[in-house]
Amino acid sequence: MDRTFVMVKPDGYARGLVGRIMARFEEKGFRLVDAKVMQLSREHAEQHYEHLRTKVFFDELVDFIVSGPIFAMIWEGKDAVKNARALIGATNPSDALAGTIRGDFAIDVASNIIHGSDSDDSAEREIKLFFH
Ligand code: RTP
Repeated sequence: MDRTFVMVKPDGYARGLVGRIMARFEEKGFRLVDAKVMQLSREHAEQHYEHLRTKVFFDELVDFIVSGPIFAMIWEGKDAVKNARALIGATNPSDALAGTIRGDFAIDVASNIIHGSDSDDSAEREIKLFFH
């Protein structure tokens, strides 16, 4: 069965959205494999966002992701990466459709409340980074 990594970012955690977000994954048909609250170190955050190191917003992104607790999850289900990204919605909440998590709960790309792996390779890498 396919697995994906999903993280509620510090803004989503601080706003008390973890329960509602988990409910959406369960309603969709995903099965929860593992989950935990974590405070990321700078080093961990930089490793997670390694592919964005050259972007102008990289430092701001790392500052944000270490600014408070995150909630890390592994979800299992058919086409897990694709189905999770469909639930999550477009990266920029301005483009995210109503009914998606970002469409319903976020308004700004810099604080878009949730992350989901974008490929099977990323899912494997991120599950290792957060859960092993
Ligand atoms: P994520 O990794 O968080 O699921 O997001 P994504 O694949 O949809 O987008 P990605 O390109 O990997 O970007 C990672 C996160 O960087 C933030 N971002 N900020 N200030 C900006 O212009 C900007 N652009 C992207 C977003 O929070 C995005 O989720």
